[in-house]
Amino acid sequence: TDLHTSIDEFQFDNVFMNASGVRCYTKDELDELAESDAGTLVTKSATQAKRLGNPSPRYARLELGSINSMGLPNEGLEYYLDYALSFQKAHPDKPIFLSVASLSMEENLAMAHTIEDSDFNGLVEFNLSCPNVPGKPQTGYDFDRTQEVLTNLFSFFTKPAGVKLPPYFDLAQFDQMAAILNQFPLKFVNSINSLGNGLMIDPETDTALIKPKGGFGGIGGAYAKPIALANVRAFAQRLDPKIRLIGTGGVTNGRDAYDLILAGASLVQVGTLLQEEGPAAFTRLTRELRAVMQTKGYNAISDFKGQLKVLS
Ligand code: RRO
Repeated sequence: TDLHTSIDEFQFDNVFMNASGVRCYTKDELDELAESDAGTLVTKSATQAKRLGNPSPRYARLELGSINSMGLPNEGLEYYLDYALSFQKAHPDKPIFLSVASLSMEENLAMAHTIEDSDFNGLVEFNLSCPNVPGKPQTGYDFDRTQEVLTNLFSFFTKPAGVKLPPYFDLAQFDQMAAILNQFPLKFVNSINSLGNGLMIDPETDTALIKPKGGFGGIGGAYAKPIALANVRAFAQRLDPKIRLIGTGGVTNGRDAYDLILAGASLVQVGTLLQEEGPAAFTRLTRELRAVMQTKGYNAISDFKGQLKVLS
């Protein structure tokens, strides 16, 4: 069985990769991902300048996933762009993703100009969905703002790019967002970022589990799976077929990945599980996805991608 997949002209040997933010903060962590069974990797969402992020504890493991309010800690765009430029020389057959998140329109455009003017030849993921920076609403929940950001961006940006979206919960939101995204030359849409602003309480101490924002944080892991599936499916039904889907959310085994692919995903990102199990998670997921495909008689991702059946 072959787990090969592609986005536009970019080819990947395996559908699995990390979700941005997880084990991709330092060059050592990125190297570990590169040496794992993952098909490729994405860097921690970068801002122009290095950021320390929110106070700790800012991540907690939960029974069915995780809660985080990291607050966009990162080494700054230059660090990740530098890594990506070296990586693309060393691994010409493994296109890398560079994730960018910004705190303002000016910063977003300035970073895009830096990338545009560089020799970067991979894919750029514009993160429109960070839920954890105090006072900064998630761009993806403001449709006019999203339209404005993408209009300004694609007035000059020509490198292959996509967007990372927050989860939506109403079909009208999918209609509106897809109508916006279809106006732009996006190579991919990545759904979903964490379920923003959840809250979990320690029963021993009646205290919120994490410190930032009074305990509010993005929820990932198994809690997110049905929402991720619905978001991938809803966008697959609405986006120009040239725009590929990346499915992120709730992958704990090979069947979860199979389900995201059935819903329409071309690549599958792993967040909470990767945080908890480390890069060996990719070895297990790869084996389990192959086993599901073999049981179904499929040899390739294209045999079942988007082939979800519904009751008539
Ligand atoms: O750094 C974070 O707090 C963070 C980001 Br930028 C994001 O996009 N999603 C998330 O769950 N955490």
